[in-house]
Amino acid sequence: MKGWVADMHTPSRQGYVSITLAGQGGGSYNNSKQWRRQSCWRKWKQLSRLQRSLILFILVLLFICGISSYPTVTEHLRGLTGGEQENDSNSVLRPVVPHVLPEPVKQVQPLLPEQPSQRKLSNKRGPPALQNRLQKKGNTSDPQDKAADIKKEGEEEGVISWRGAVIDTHQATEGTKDEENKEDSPANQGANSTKDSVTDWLEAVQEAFRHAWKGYKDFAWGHDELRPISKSYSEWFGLGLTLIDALDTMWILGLKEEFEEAKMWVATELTFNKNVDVNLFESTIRILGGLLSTYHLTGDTMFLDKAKDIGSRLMPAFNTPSKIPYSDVNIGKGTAHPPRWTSDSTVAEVTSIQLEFRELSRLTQDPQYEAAVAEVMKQVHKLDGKLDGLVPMFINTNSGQFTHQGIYTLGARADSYYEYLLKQWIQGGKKEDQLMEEYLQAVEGVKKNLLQKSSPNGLTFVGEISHGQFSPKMDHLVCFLPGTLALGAHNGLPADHMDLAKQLMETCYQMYVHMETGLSPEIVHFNMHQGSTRDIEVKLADRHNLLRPETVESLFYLYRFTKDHKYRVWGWEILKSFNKYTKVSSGGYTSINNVRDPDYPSPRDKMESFFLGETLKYLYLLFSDDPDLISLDQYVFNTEAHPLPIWPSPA
Ligand code: DMJ
Repeated sequence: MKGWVADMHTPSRQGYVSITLAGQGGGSYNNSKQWRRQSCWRKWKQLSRLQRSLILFILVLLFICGISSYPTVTEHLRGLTGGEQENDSNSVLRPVVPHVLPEPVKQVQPLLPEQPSQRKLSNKRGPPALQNRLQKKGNTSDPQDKAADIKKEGEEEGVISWRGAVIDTHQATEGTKDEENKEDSPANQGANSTKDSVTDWLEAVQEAFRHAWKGYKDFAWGHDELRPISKSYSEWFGLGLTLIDALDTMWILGLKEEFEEAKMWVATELTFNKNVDVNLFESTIRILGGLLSTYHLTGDTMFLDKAKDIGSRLMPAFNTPSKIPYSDVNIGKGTAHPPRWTSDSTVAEVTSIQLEFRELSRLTQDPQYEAAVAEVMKQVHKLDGKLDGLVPMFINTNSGQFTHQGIYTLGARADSYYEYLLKQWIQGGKKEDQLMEEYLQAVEGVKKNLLQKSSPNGLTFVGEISHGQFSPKMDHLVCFLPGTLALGAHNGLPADHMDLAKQLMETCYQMYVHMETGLSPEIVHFNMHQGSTRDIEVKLADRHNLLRPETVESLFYLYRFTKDHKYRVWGWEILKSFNKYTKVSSGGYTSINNVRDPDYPSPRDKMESFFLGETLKYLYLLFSDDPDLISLDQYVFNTEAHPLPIWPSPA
């Protein structure tokens, strides 16, 4: 590309010489005022036909060069969409506030690597495996690639791991789309042969955490989220969200120094006495959940005091006509309100705060927290409008009724409703039968209404019902389900839940393998027609990856319960892809816009707090051989990966 541009400049220079000569020929070169007054048109007519053709040619070329070097236009031509145009399912769970929208691509463009060899490759589309091979061959020799801001680890190093140990790179790069591949895959080789690697993988997670933490510390300390490309930060609630979300991860990963520093910030800087609107669900799962779990792991009552403070400040959200909470609370003023455009709340949001508020009541001996969230469950339990145990996506805070009915999904806006039915039952010592029954009914509802097989490879997936029609659309968020099903089976629920968990786990993994970057998009569509050539399709607007945890979360559960080593290998592949396509050299990891373009994944310049709170924590636990490191018989993870104790039976 660069060579082509240089060639085009050559005639441009020749043309410039011709113009100068023409000006001199007119006798006015020494008198600039007079020269400017001359009619351009007369000068134009004085040029020879060849000269005029040359000038026109140059102008057209300059125009084309200008267009192709302008970042946003280039993006458009390359079929990528800017961040602001994308449908971010995570922001579906957030109020739509302009400042949290992803930044336009053009803002991050100047810091991106200019990689001529990659530009050439980007036109060569092909199956994922071919893309991988092409990339390996094509990129390793280009020194510019190595200077890239987005590191491409693993690829250049070949068989050398982070800490110098030898790793078979074939473990992590090729998909297992057919049985032949599967037999060759390290997943089916003896676990002993990879023991050293697993130790190394644990260190790799620590390394990834330290790298992410470095970015946060250098550019976003005490703020909500790191923007690693622009080396800045973004605020959502202004409460140090990433730092709080990451506390228990540091503890679990054994990063004591980092933990102590963060703890000091919580003790001395964190205040909830702020005139700021926060989202009830997000601040409950990330802040209240994070503080409670850190209190349990460390025994430090400072964290409990902070948890009580935020918990009590969130309570005004429940002061609604129906007792179904509002989405937003001002934790300084003690006022709450729904979003500006509706009086509805999201079903997943109001039914996925129970683990945290119940635990807060148990610890404080103050029943108000548990009572508020139990009332929500009681009402949702009684509501009409479910489809075989599946719930709609919205509930009205005035009437307490479901609204916008007709869409049933296990994805955004409904996902953790199902997760918390099971987990509340486990948290309470498996005594609250109604929760378990509702969970079982919902799983049957999924099987009856949402479960289908793709073509040609028969991947089991969970689609959606939209006004009576089945849609083969599946959010990456749905990949929490294999883990939840496995957890239920482990706790005595039907064994076929484990079978389904394994099938869905394979599908979620394939959502990564099928992509050229080895990273899943936010949403996929499955082919169901006979004669389809590929199982998974991705729409242009759905190609982003936000560093989400659901698949590695489920891999952790599946490995804990089956001890099948392949789940660890899959997790390792995913970590390698994160390192290759989302790691920013100055520190931190970034969400990307396009998982289908390994040459230009297009960073979104944001590291979500759940990358530290969940993704890296689950990866570490997946690779850890210590079953007592957060035993699943003693702890239940909230939906943000913060472990809370399963309540002990009264003596
Ligand atoms: C997290 O905040 C939680 O896991 C939530 O349940 C869903 N969305 C993000 C992670 O994707």
